[in-house]
Amino acid sequence: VTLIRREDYLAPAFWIRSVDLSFDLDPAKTLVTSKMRIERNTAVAHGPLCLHGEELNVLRVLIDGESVSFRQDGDLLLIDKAPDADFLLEIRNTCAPEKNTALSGLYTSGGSFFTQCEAEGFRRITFFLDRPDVMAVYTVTLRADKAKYPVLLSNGNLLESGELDNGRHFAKWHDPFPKPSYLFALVAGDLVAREQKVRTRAGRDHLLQVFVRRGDLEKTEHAMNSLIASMVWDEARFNLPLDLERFMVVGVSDFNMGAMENKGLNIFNTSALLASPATATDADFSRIESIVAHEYFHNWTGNRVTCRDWFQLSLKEGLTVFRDQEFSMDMAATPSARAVCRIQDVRQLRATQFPEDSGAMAHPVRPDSYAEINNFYTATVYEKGSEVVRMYQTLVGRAGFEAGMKLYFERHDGQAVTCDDFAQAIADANPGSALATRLEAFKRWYSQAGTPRVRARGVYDELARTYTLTLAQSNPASPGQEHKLPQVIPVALGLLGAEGQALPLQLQGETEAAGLERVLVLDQAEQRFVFINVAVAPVPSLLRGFSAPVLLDDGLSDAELLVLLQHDADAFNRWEASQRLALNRILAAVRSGQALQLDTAYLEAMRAVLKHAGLDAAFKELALTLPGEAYIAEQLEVVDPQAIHAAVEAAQIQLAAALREDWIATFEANSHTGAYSPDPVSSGRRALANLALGMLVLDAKAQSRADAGVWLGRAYQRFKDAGNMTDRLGALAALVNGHAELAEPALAKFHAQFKGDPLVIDKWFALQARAAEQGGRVFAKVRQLLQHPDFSLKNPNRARSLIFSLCMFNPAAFHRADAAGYVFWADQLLALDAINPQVAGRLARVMDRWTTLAEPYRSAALEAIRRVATKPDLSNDVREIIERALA
Ligand code: DPP
Ligand code: ZN
Repeated sequence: VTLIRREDYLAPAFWIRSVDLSFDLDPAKTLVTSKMRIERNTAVAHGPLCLHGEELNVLRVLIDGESVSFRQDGDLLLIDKAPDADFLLEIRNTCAPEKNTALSGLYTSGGSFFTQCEAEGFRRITFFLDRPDVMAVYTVTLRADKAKYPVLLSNGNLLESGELDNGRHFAKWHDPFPKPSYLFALVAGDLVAREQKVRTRAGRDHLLQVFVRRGDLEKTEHAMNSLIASMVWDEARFNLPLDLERFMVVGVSDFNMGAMENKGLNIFNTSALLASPATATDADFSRIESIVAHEYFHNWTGNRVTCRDWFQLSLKEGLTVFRDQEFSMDMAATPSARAVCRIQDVRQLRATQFPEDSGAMAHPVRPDSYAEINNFYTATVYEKGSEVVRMYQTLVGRAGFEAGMKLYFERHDGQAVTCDDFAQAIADANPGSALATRLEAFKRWYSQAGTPRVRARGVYDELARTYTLTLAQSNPASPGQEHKLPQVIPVALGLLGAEGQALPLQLQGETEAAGLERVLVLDQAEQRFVFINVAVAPVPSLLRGFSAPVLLDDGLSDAELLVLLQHDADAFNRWEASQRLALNRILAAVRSGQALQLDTAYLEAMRAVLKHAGLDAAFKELALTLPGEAYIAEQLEVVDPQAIHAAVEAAQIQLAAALREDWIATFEANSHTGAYSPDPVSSGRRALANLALGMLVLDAKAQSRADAGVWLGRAYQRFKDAGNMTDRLGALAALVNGHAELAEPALAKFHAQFKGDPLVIDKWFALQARAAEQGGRVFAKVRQLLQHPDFSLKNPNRARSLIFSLCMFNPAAFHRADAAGYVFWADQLLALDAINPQVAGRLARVMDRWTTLAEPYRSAALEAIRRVATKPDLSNDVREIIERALA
């Protein structure tokens, strides 16, 4: 594959200032006419005008009305004799939307037209300088059959619409804001809209619309409410109002990503948009709220200020993830619900980004090179990028960060800029801050890949009443990065006495204590911090709220972790202590090869959490849930997925048995939440009830208890009678994960009940593919489901629900001693690559960490990867991932 390098960036030789597009929409052959006002970029040497275009059929090319000679070279169209003065370039071409299974560019789904242009889809619609630093004002005319496509949408404001001959009609749209081509969108189809008029704090009126297929209208209320809440929040927190008269959101069921922030016309995967209590879970409701917010927030962080080039992707994505995470926390309202949000975000980071950062695809938040940019919409760019933005806020404070954002928009509104520009704005708005004085070192977060490790050791001197904390950092080599420099790591901390009391924090050289919590800045390979006037030997609570995306080795004993679990004022670290206690035990069992045996101290601590009157249900559920198998694997040099699974399974069975009475009490206390509302308190109770039910079913099966039938029967009953999808799916999961005999009839009933709702059928596939493996039954079931009439590789959601669920989220079912999981992976990957390279590129990532696998998995994985590599016509997407895996 050919690599594109960040250091090779050159400004474009031409600017496109405005574009007038017209579409004659036809599924088989759509005619596109593009009229572009172009001028030379005088700052760049003369050269041909070189436009991108992929899978297009060019009909004519005119400059200022005269035909002009051009060449085509691969996916480029070159005009050697472009004028020096400004000119009008007119190109006419066709494309074939219904043949477009890659879902990039213009395509059809369910008989309607949709577009997806980020990152490089616009060039599959018409010829253009398809790069984010070329920003143009768009006017778009859509023409189509009126009966089939009554709704015609594009970015911005509607200028006019009307009838044409032959049953056709048209609509003309104008977007006043110059934008890069990746933000262009059009939609044409038989859709209906939920509408809402709103007036912002600034006193302007806007029309909000959510467009979906006819039957789905009642599932759009939550999305609309989320959109309004996002508007209110962005104005209140960052003073950023909506800038268009109209803001439209459209749902589509064939979509590569979650959603897309096209200017004024967001397009959403229906899975990230539609919700009703009967068909969506609490997790869906909360995901929809955060994705609606995310895309809305992009209007400022992404659209008004965009990226100069795709290496800067985290400029908009890291920042916008940070903003949607902050929004969700603010919506959660109570301190405890905020902590739950934070815990969930960190769990996600550890499950996806940490493995990425230590595998074949490890890359910095601002990558240095890529073959296919679609492969870099990653957990590193998004989630680690968000952690980097969070560290700015931690270093300059919340008000300082808001001042930095203000300066960022003052300087760069309407521009395409870089991560350096963002860093500079935050630093310049906070002169003398811990950030500004270390800016160059801080920016290593953008250039160095890998998860830094922080080692912390404290020594208490009873006589001197001092506590000396030594912090050391290191960052192992990543592909192409042998040696790394120290990073700037904010370490939020508190010190606790043995009874849990918070101790005042006074560093050597300070005249008085400064509160009970503070942020130390680690910016050297090793640093010592001496606390004075420390009355008793403290237990350190480090990295509170997960103040930096690092792996922390604090060497704390079980006794110290138990103090934190009981008393830490920081809810995140209380949860972290629960996870560490579990992790230590699971790792010890995996490392020693001995069967896991949970001790009384751990079990009693967990019982205390479960029975605690002052803790929220949501927190209890998170604390009682064992660490994920991917995160456990990250702690090991050699990974045996079956050994990890066996240890986790044993821990679960023992936790289920030892706490049985408490699980029963917990289930009884939380299993009735009344009329459905997705608020944090009732969703926390549902999550805890589902965990308890899962434990009780597992226990009934594992211990062959005399009254086993009681809990199996209750789970089935709850499944049948549930008043909402969260309860129903939770009970179904309990039966399926427990391999109960009632699982099959329940699955059949579920399918029959929801067969008309694709999003629910996705859940049906995913639940079975993610089920706890037992003797290869799950894998065998997945193979069978491939033949199910409802299965299709062409719909990304469906492919993800079955194939990705198994290969990515079910290590014990996937990593098999007989290599059948890897053969399955290679087969499905090759089939998918012929349909949709972007989605296939994601599936290829499953093998990122093959080198750490124990035998026989390692050799078998290598064989499967090599088999894929020998395929001559792989997409660029898959080729890049496979080559990196083999490098
Ligand atoms: N649509 C994707 C997102 O919002 C890419 N921009 O993150
Ligand atoms: Zn985004």
